[in-house]
Amino acid sequence: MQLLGGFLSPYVRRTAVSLNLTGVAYESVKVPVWDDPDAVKKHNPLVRIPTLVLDDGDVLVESYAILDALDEMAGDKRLVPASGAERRKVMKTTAVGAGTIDKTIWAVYELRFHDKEHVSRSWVDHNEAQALGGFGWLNEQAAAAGDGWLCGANITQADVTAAVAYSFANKVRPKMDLAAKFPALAAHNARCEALDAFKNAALPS
Ligand SMILES: N[C@@H](CCC(=O)N[C@@H](CS)C(=O)NCC(=O)O)C(=O)O
Repeated sequence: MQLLGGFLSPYVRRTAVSLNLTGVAYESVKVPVWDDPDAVKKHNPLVRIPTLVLDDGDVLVESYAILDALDEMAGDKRLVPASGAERRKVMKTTAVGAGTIDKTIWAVYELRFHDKEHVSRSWVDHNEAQALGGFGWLNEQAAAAGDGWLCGANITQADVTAAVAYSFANKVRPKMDLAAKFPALAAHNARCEALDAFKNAALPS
């Protein structure tokens, strides 16, 4: 299968890390979605990355739907528990992580796609405040987990998405000063980024 999209995209990166953790083989095809939208459009009507092209030609779009299908393929290596309270906790924590990604990106897009005089500072601040709210809550979960994973004994999608969100925000909005504000989450991030699954889908420098 082919994973379309570069690892600067946190949605692509959480998918790649999940593929690495579950041991599902894939080829990374780093199509530049902004510069070559047609390369994505022929597979995905939304022209968004990640897009996962399966070996049988079927195509999966949107990271949450791709990750859901991946869990089905992964069997006992799945990253979201199949049911019950454990599943709810992982889903909620993952949702907060994904929400911080959305909010960080919306702030970045506002700054990127408007001339300086047309940037809405209040919209940037609004989105960053929501991202910081999410990171604050994740920091509490990381502090409660100590040296462990966010949702129990094993690494889950909650850890993947939280760590990818943190690394991305740290890179694109260093002014958010995450390490100083959220030390437990910073330590959790360092543990995740030290794993081969993360290193093999490294954030571009
Ligand atoms: N909800 C989507 C978000 C995907 C997304 O926004 N990807 C960005 C890259 S980070 C993209 O493809 N942007 C191109 C565009 O919107 O034109 C997901 O979870 O996969």
